Parts: sequence; C-alpha cells; structure tokens
Amino acid sequence: GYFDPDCGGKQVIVHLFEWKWTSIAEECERFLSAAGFCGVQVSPVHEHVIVTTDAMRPWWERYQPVSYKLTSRSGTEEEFIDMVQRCNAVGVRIYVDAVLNHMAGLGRSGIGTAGSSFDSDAHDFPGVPFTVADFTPRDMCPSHDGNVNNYGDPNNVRNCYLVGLTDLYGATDYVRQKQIEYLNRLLEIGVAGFRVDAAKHMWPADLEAIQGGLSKPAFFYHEVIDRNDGAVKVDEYFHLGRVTEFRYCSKIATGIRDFSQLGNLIDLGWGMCPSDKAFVFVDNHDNQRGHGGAGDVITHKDPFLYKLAISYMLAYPYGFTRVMSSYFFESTDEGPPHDGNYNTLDVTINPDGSCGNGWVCEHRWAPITRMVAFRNAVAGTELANFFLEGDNVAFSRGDKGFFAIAKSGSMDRTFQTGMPAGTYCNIIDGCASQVTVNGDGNAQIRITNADEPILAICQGCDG
Ligand code: ARE
Ligand code: CA
Repeated sequence: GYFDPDCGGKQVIVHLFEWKWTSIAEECERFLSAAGFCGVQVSPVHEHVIVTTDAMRPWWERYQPVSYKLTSRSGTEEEFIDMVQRCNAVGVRIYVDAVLNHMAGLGRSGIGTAGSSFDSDAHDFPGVPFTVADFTPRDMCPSHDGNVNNYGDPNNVRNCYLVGLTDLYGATDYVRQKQIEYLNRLLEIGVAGFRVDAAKHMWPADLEAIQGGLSKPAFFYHEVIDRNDGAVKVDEYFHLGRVTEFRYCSKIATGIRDFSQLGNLIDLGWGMCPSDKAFVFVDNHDNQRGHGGAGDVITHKDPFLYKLAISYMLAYPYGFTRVMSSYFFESTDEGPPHDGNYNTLDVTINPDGSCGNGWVCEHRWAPITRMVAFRNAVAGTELANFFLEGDNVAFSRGDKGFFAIAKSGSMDRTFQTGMPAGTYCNIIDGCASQVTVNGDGNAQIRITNADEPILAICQGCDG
C-alpha cells in the first residue's frame, strides 16, 4: 500500500532535481541500478507556467501547474514514458512530485509548456479543464488578503492561497476526479509512487479520497513541514503514507557540526515521526537555497560535512531516506544549467565519474554511493554498540554492518563490531583499507583520511 516503495527492498531514493527525462533514463541504466538505488524522485511532470518576468525561467515555475498534460521543461510525454520504462527495466522506480494543492499563481496567464492557455486571475485552466467553481471559495479562507499567513490556523493554512497560488477546492468530486485521473495515468505508465507537494495545505480527507480512488498500489510521501511551529502536525497524515521529517534536517546538521549533539538525533518526545512514518533527507531542493523554512542545513556547498551527514543518515536506522542531487547555483531563483534558449543541458559524465555541464551529482560522490549499498545490506537490523566520544562516533547494525566516523581525520581503537569473524573491505575507500574482525566480534578500527574519514564494513557489500 502507501508505505511500499515497491523496489525490491532497496532503501534509498535520489532526487534528480530538474534533470531531463532523457538524462534520467541514461542514469538509471549507466549508474543507479548497479549502485542499488530504489528509485528516482523526478521534478513535477505536469504542464507548468513559463516564467520570464519576475525571474528568468526559475526552477520554481514547475510548481505552478497549467494542466495535467505530461509535457514539461524536463521533456515530452513520449520521453517521460520512455524513461519510466527504461528505469523500470533495470529495477529503478520513478516517484513523481505531484502538485495537487493548487494551479498557477495569481497574476499569471498565457501559454504553458504543453501549449495550453490559462488565466489564473479568471481561474480558468482549459487544459484540465478547471474553472472558478473548482477553486476554494474566498469566504472559506480567514486571511485578510486571501493568502496563507497564519500557520496557527489550519483553515488559513489549507483554504487560503499559498504564496498566491490558486488553491484548488479539493472537497469537490470534480477536482478529486481530475486528480485521480492524472495519478492513475502516471501509474499506468509505470510510476511507483508520489511525493505530494504542499500536502500540509491540503485536507487529509481530500487526500484520502484521491488516494482511495487509485487503480494500482502506490508509495506516498507527503510534504508536511512540521518544525513544532504551527497547528498542522505530521501525525494527521500518518494513515496516508510517510511524511517528510524536516526536524531531521536541523538535527543532523547540528549533530554533524557538533558531535556532542549527535546522540540527540531523534527526539520522539519532541514530536518527531516514528521511524516507520518518517521520510528523511539532509537537505532538499527548497532548504538548500533558502526556500521552505530553510534553517541551518548542510548542503553540497560544504562537501566535507555533507559527506559525513549523508553517510551518517544512511548508516543510521531511522526513516526512509532520500539523497539530493543538485546543480550549481548562485541565486535562489536560478533554474537548471541551460543553453541560450533556456533548454536544460544534458548531464555529461567526466572520465572520473563526476558530472559536467553544471550538475553536482552528489549521488555519485564515492562515500554517498557506497553508503547506499551499506543501507541496503543492513536493512531491518537494530542499532547496537553505539559509541560517541569527542569527534569519534561508531555503531553496529545487527551482525550485518559496522560504521564509524573520525571527524578529526584519524582514529585507531578497538570496537565491538557485532559482526562474524572475517576480513572486510572498508567500502568507503573502495577496499584500500580493510578490517579484521576477531572471533569475539572485536576489531581494530583505523581511519586515516582527512577528506573522507569514514569507515563502513558490511556483509554482502562488494567493496
Ligand atoms: C513563486 C514565487 C512567489 C510567488 C509565487 C506565485 O517565489 O513570490 O508569489 O511563485 O506566483 C516553490 C517556491 C516558491 C514559488 C512556488 C511556485 O519555493 O518560491 O513561489 O514554487 O512557483 C511552505 C509550504 C511548503 C512549500 C514551502 C516553499 O508549507 O509546502 O513553503 N514547499 C513546496 C515545494 C516548493 C514549492 C511549493 C511547495 C509550492 O517544495 O518548492 O514552492 O508548490 C514555515 C512553515 C512551512 C512553510 C515555510 C516557508 O517553515 O512551517 O509550512 O513552507 O515556513 O514559508
Ligand atoms: Ca489548499
């Protein structure tokens, strides 16, 4: 049901933010399948506005739907279908970012990426079609200007316009039906599930009706930003799938910056989701660039800390994990790497396996890729032998794996690994260093690496 990503037990989704469908198809075949990724979160697939006024083709134009036709900045419907089929064929699933709360923002009109006309102020979206009756009546929104401006009031959060985006009236059968048709079409194409954008701004009952109308099982994770700062809590969505746990972004950043805080990573008393409901990540496409209640997150711009943070997230048994894959940017609005006509560039691969053309490809950074294999190998095991002292942290995962970080760059001490006797590769350095586990499970753990002071050994990992 809603909790099954349907990817053969694999544990990590990568968000290939703003990638074209043709590039994703190639990445599934040339990299993601062998690396053990469960699947890809893709940018919104529906027709969207083309913004050239308040910013030049910003990334966020894709969060303003014009219709549910499948031609977007990432490519055509044909290219989308080809990508889904090719990724599925190599065991990598596709999760679509579904924008259901709203259509385009007030003040916008013209033609969308699939050629449909629209006029937001008139609430007219003939490409669906949606007309004024399909949008939340003004008198249901308690805010003075019609926009979301009071996170302490669920009626304000859910019935008003989020940053001026025309709010769909999800209680109506017609809106629900159109959205069910849209998601069913994607499931027929072979999509495995959905990130629900701005789920916090939708009534759980409306989501329940949509999800209940689907013709195939689908994985769901709902974007609900709950940082103990408002009336809408993640708990309201637990029956509908996993829920984004944004407190985790702050917690892991604090802990990786100051190891003395790592022991407090998960605080259920603080309202954090139970592990089987949490969807976690170190940063996302919003908070890496100051959107979405940013906070003090660690991003690719700080590679040393970022590798430690992602590795720790993937080693630690909490939540379902997503890895971010970005493009380089200077300004918060800046869209993906593009040519002179704002066509998104291909993701090229350099001889050393890194990406070119302005793509960061964090998911290809060696420690990150290899920790995906670790998380798959240790899935379902308990955390044990937790050790935290100064700048050193270590723990085991059942008898399947052992993980350690020496933030200072070096470590040399004995640990109980919980693992069977044997010699194991440190998968982080590609087996350049090895660990010998004795019959009693103890092993001498040595780390000497200033840039990537991480050690991970596991049963069934190739190294
Ligand atoms: C753009 C322009 C606006 C303009 C609007 C309409 O920036 O100036 O008014 O268009 O024309 C993204 C961008 C927005 C962009 C929007 C539409 O971030 O800047 O607006 O696309 O193009 C809240 C929501 C949460 C949301 C974040 C951003 O609760 O759902 O804000 N995140 C998702 C996506 C975003 C996307 C949208 C939703 C909209 O991930 O990428 O917006 O589809 C506290 C609260 C949070 C709140 C946060 C920030 O932390 O607890 O709930 O998050 O503050 O306000
Ligand atoms: Ca709403």
